[in-house]
Amino acid sequence: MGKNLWLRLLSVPQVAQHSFSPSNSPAQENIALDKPASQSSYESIWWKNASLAVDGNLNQGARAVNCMFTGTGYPSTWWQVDLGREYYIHKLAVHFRTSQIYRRNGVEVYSSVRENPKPTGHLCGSATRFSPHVTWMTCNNTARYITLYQDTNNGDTAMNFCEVQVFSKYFF
Ligand SMILES: [Ca+2]
Repeated sequence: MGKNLWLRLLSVPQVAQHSFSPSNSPAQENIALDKPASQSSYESIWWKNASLAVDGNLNQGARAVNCMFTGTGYPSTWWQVDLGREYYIHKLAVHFRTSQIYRRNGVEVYSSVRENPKPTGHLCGSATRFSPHVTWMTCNNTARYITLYQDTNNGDTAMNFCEVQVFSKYFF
């Protein structure tokens, strides 16, 4: 392999992102996996359940078969996962769909001890159209519910992401 090819491989941005990704250590358990999830709306011709964002499949591909999707005709949308009990939430990762990137712009992520699909609770972070395909946020807050909320009109307010991973312990 030539030197120039190696340099190109090393310059791929995903290399840095993947070094941040959790692996199989028990201390890095994703506490959102297979937990009950709900969302505000659905697109009738493009039905994608809320549970697809906690199914453990991180595929962010074009047809979004492992991704949730809310309806497009609403002033705001939300998605929420119930962790079952309160945890100290350290970090979370939102795996956005790699197409329709504009839809990640304005997505806000909240942690809360009470079920409330509104922009309330503790703001862990928000995304812009420049946020990476896997966007990490730090909560450092005790919560039972994680809510993603969107009322920024990017042509519509629909949210379309493929997985939300939540980690309660420090692992960096
Ligand atoms: Ca998924």
